[in-house]
Amino acid sequence: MFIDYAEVELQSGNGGAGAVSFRREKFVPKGGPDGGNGGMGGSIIFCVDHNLHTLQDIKYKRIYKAQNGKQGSSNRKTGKDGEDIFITVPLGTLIKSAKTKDILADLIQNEETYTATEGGKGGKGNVNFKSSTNQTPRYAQPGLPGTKGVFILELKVLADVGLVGLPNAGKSTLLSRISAATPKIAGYPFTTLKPNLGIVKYGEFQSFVMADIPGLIEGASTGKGLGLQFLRHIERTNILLFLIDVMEENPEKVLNTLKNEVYNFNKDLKEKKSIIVRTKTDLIQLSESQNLIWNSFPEHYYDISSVSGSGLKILIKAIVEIIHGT
Ligand SMILES: Nc1nc2c(ncn2[C@@H]2O[C@H](COP(=O)(O)OP(=O)(O)OP(=O)(O)O)[C@@H](O)[C@H]2O)c(=O)[nH]1
Ligand SMILES: [Mg+2]
Repeated sequence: MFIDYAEVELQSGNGGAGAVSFRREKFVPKGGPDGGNGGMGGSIIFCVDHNLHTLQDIKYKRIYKAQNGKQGSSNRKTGKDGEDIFITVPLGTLIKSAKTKDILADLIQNEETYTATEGGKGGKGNVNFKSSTNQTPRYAQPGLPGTKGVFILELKVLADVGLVGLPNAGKSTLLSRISAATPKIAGYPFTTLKPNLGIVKYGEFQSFVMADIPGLIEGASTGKGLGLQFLRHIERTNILLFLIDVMEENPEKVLNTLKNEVYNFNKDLKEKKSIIVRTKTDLIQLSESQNLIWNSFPEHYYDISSVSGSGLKILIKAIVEIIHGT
């Protein structure tokens, strides 16, 4: 399941109270103050783990409460801090305040953290309040309370590569062929209803993430079909792949439609690198007239067949070269 939204309630720990205490030693009738400080309450911290790809684990645990700090004690001993809670989230998680809907953090680097609710500070023990006028302070500070809040987590898929194409162009089939993802595939439009992610492995240990989104149709950027709500998933990919079915009667028009919809949605996407891919080339023998149409196609494209496997390695190589900037 692809979960891209979760809401959590967080409560950080209270600070521990400072201690009021006096030294007791043999032959020292009036020892000075020695009450230590309270410990700090535990904080709740979001932390990116690039191995995660959904907010699923978080969905099932809605309330998190961090430990309180312990009280200070005699002998200037500071109380133990409450333990922090780290909530791991996938790359590309946006953290918003549920109340104001303001974006508080946009976590886009592995191991990046955001402290959502900080633990309360511990109170100072009476050892801190000794002065020339007050040798025996009989008070200490209480700890400060922790904070509470409701947060919305939103995952904008951080895929390296986004697949863009009309319904039926062969997007899901390509993803299933070059990654372990198992998206639904069928010969009718709008088979894909939600984005699918797949990890494409290459070389010995390297990989990139590919996002398959529902097909776009003309008007998608203004809300037609299914495309619009998912276009945001490709907003942050490095590369867009425009997939065009080899059997299209007017592939140039199809490319223009796809580009229009994507760039209408967000004009900054124009700056992204893109690759044009002609799909289903195993069907090409069926129609020679199709070749004539493609001869006048204005841009360079890669040929693939997800059925025969031809062209897939070359396409992956081209993608990797762009990712590594070579
Ligand atoms: N012959 C042939 N058929 C293909 C190839 N790739 C996909 N198909 C077929 O084309 C149809 C559509 O494939 P999908 O991968 O579901 O297309 P899609 O672009 O994901 O479609 P939506 O999810 O509706 O946007 C299916 O019947 C596939 O079997 C190919 O390389 N060769
Ligand atoms: Mg699909």
